[in-house]
Amino acid sequence: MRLQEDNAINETCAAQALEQERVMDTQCPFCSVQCKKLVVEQTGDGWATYTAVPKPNAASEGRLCTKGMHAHQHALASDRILHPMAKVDGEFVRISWEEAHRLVASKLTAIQRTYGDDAIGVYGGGSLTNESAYLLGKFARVALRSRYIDYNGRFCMSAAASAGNKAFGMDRGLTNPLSDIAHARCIILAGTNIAECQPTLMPYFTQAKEDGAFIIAIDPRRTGTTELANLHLNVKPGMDAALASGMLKVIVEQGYTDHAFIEARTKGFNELKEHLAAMDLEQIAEITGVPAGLIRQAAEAFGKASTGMVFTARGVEQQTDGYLAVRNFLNLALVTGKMGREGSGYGAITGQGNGQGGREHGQKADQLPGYRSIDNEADRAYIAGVWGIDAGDLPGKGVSAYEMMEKIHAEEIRALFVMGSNPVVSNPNADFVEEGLRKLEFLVVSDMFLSETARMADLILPTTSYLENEGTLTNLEGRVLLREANRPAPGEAKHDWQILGEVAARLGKAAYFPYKSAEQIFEELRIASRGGIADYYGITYERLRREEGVYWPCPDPVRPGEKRLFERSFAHPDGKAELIAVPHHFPDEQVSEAYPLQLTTGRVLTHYLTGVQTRRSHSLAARQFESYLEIHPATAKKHRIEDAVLIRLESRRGSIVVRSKLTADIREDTVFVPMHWGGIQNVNKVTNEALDPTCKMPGFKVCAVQVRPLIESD
Ligand SMILES: Nc1nc2c(c(=O)[nH]1)N[C@H]1C(S)=C(S)[C@@H](COP(=O)(O)OP(=O)(O)OC[C@H]3O[C@@H](n4cnc5c(=O)[nH]c(N)nc54)[C@H](O)[C@@H]3O)O[C@H]1N2
Ligand SMILES: Nc1nc2c(c(=O)[nH]1)N[C@H]1C(S)=C(S)[C@@H](COP(=O)(O)OP(=O)(O)OC[C@H]3O[C@@H](n4cnc5c(=O)[nH]c(N)nc54)[C@H](O)[C@@H]3O)O[C@H]1N2
Ligand code: SF4
Ligand SMILES: [Mo]
Repeated sequence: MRLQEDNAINETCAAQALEQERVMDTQCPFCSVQCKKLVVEQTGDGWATYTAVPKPNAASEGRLCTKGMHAHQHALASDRILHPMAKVDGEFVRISWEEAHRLVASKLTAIQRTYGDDAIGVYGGGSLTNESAYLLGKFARVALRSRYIDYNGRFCMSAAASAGNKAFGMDRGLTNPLSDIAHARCIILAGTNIAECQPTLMPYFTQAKEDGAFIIAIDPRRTGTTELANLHLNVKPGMDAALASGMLKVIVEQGYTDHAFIEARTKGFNELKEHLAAMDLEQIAEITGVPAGLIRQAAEAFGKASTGMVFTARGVEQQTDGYLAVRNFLNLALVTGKMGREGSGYGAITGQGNGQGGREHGQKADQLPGYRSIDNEADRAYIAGVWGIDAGDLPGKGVSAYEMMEKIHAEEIRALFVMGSNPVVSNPNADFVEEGLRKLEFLVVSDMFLSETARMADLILPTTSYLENEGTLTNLEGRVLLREANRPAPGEAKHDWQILGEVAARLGKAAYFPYKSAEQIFEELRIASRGGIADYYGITYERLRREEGVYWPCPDPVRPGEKRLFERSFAHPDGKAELIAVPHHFPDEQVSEAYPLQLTTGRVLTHYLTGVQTRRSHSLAARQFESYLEIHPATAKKHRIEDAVLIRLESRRGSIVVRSKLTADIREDTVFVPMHWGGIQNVNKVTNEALDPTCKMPGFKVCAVQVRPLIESD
């Protein structure tokens, strides 16, 4: 009897608890895997708790990493910006949206009247949904009529994107679905730290290894990813292109090439072969720091394998020869015929949540939606038609992200509209960038938080987080996913696309921005991308809900998108892929007596990019609350640096203070600092602004530095 009563009480409590439970069906806002998850909200008398639960889906297969587990914490943080703010006498004051609109319209109009349309720059980001990214491009070209728009993906995706476009005629992060990894007999992981940066993908690689795949990792550091490899090539920073040449030389000379594939599906092999014949493997070993025996071993493993995949990420790409370095890894896949088959293909591991979609629909200086070119007359005419404007009124090509900062410094650009980026922390040569931003007559930032850049703004427009904003994002496989909204916007925050529409209306362009929902924008994007390389025409919200993701290109609403690219031909008009001879290249800045070490930069597991979001998550911030410098014990000894002491790291451009971390996981000639902190720990105060001449990627991964203890002991 008593037991029954207890049960009855328990059931009543459970029912009450259930009534007070709300499940948000969403996906992680951080990296390019875009793991689906549920955030369970439980509320009681004045309290609320939140728990993230992984949700099964094709990419993550129901896994979630620690960042995804805690991503609701920043969205729910108490310091979200809840209303527009204007800077008055150096202090932010709360204003209404009406005042914000009036201010932005009057400032932008006045600046354009005085200096011309191109005096305004627009700076976007790869966290924006496809809808907002598309609209930002339209906003710059139609509402502002400015040529100057670019985005943070320039620092992320541009080397691999330009290499894919030139070699294959098309750029999509992975040419194959993730499920192909298990079928690869040999895998090259070049400059990618999947263990920390896309942790939920690791089981694909462990599975492949268990099934007998040989894994080669190329990284100047020992990481969770290199630990998985059968062979770790501990390359000198910036020397990947030469290393790939060494592997190619062995492959060609030992006859591991696929002649039928080369003949039928590629161009340029003879030039490449001649170029490799003139190279010397011992010299390559010398300049890359990788012994010739290991280069041979890697080449043999990849050359002999029946299937194989090559992956690159920012270690190879964020270099002043990033474009050519990636091309050389594409050469490896092509000469061995490892493309367009199950278990054979290439992948640039994209970075941000919408790193892929963000690079397709017009945020880039030279690009129109659907991966169309702003320089191409037919592309211009098509997009002008979709937008209802005269093609002659479409501005021309602008400049890359860092070059925009140079134009700001030179006072050619007088106002900047930032949406979804923290450029003062993420650009190289950050002191110069900050100095430039201070010269602006008007800086507008749309963000959820007072980022380092937002703090410098004249006007802050509060935006919504991933829990509130509906839209599509495209993951690293080229799979378009719909993220539903789950909460109302907090305070007076608005979605990015609403902000853009309302500002455009104040600039007299309401007719071009009539949207009432994200879906309406997506409907226009479908048409704008139709017939382009990144064709989304066949994708609808209804389909995304039903099918849980659709690959692009998808020109047809009733047919599946293309999972695996280049099975029969490449995207160039003649169907062939292009091989290229890649000369040795040395990093722009060499070590010297004054700056004897090479600095490379990157990421840690628990933080995301400039840390604006993850530093606001108490669970994540607690795990790594300050930056640090990885240094080899032998090098540390030479520079009289002990473990866990504050040190000054200095380059020709600037200096920072970070704590030392002695570890034999790094080369003796190299030090490493993560990128997730601002202010005195902002590693980009030190990095080099030199750009790759083709894709304008900065060489974030190598510069020359000196280190010394902050407090010198005698
Ligand atoms: N935890 C976490 N995950 C993230 C992000 C994050 O900030 N934090 N950011 C997301 C984004 S936007 C991106 S772009 C991706 C980045 O993903 P990754 O590119 O994998 O990350 P990084 O740490 O920048 O660099 C990868 C590796 O390159 C190595 N490396 C440095 N210099 C060289 C070199 O000269 N040659 C070679 N071969 N390797 C080198 C570094 O030691 C590092 O281990 O991660 C995404 N995922
Ligand atoms: N030294 C060094 N520097 C690097 C790199 C490196 O490896 N080394 N990596 C580079 C790479 S790969 C990248 S991707 C860049 C990234 O550099 P940033 O673009 O500066 O990175 P985030 O920290 O993501 O900045 C995003 C800002 O937008 C806000 N935000 C997030 N979501 C939204 C949204 O939906 N709408 C709006 N309006 N705002 C939003 C966030 O709060 C944050 O303030 O950094 C680059 N810089
Ligand atoms: S950070 Fe990336 S791997 Fe981790 S949960 Fe989010 S999307 Fe998945
Ligand atoms: Mo990135």
